[in-house]
Amino acid sequence: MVEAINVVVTGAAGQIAYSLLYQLAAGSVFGPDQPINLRLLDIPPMMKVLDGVVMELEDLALPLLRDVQPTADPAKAFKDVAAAFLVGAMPRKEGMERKDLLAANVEIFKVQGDALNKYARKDVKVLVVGNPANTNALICSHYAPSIPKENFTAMTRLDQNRAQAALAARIGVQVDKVKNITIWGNHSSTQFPDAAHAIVTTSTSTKPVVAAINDEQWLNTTFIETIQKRGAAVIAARKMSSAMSAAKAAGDHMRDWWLGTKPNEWVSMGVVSDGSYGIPKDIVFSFPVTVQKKQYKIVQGLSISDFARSKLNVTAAELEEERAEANNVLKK
Ligand code: NAX
Repeated sequence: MVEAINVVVTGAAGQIAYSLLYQLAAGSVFGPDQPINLRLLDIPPMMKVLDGVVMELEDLALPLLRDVQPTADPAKAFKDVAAAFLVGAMPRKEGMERKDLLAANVEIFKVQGDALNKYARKDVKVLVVGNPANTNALICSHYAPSIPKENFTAMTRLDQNRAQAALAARIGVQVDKVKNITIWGNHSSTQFPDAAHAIVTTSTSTKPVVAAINDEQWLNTTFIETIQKRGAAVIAARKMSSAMSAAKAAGDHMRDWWLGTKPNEWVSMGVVSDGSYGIPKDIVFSFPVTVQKKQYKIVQGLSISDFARSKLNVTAAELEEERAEANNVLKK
């Protein structure tokens, strides 16, 4: 009998969680043999909504889902968790400056980092989805010094999935035929979706995506901008931000971290920079990674063109600015 693991989802009454919880309960993230106990954290005014989510979880009638606990208390939510999806965050309201948004979120992720530090398992795997995801992950890790920094990651998998879909559509192949796209940097409009090392596999050949597309101008302009602005395009059309695709990406990220990446394939994750590729240390930066035995490694040795270097510099500078702003808030 496999013992159930505790998994926390914050922002559990929100729209991303609504799609994510089904995937967790169905076994598509931690595997079909791993039972889970869900800890659902949201803020006090959302407890009634959360009761409805709990009823629906019961009504899924899924055997892997064991105990479900809704709560507004981080001490209860983070108790002995093996995996944490930090989805809840303060949304940007009209007229709010980026700085104000960062300030509100620094407070939330400080509290949650502290709760992880006190109550979670020391090998907990933390995925931050709530924006600004990279800097929130950095703050969270800072307030959880008893947990290794490597255990804190930020989600850029949605950007990777968007890029993969866009390239496959352009080439005219099924989406899973394209792999090894890299998202570098911040989950923001400065991110750099990079197809330079991506490959496309057909029944007869494997070739670089760059050769299959054969249009450098498109790759260096339209492609990059489309991915950078895809979130805004979804909001403009749906009047709400990406949720189904964001939840799927969160599941993909955690599944690959938990169960490992496929041979010869890498995925992108925001991780604490170790200085690879000349990126400043101690910012949460999205890198290409492979995962084995629940440990990720940054893929080394990829060639970086001058064009790519200029893009990496822009997104790294933005993350350094966010870190400085977050530190200012914390000093007050
Ligand atoms: P919703 O507004 O639907 O849900 C957020 C939930 O978080 C709400 O129920 C709210 O009460 C709760 N919450 C707020 N503060 C909390 C706290 N201190 N503790 C626990 N819960 C708290 O937003 P949703 O669409 O689910 O998006 C959630 C976050 O994901 C947002 O920050 C959003 O910007 C971010 N996203 C990140 C993406 C990424 O790729 N990294 C993509 C999708 C999404 O935009």
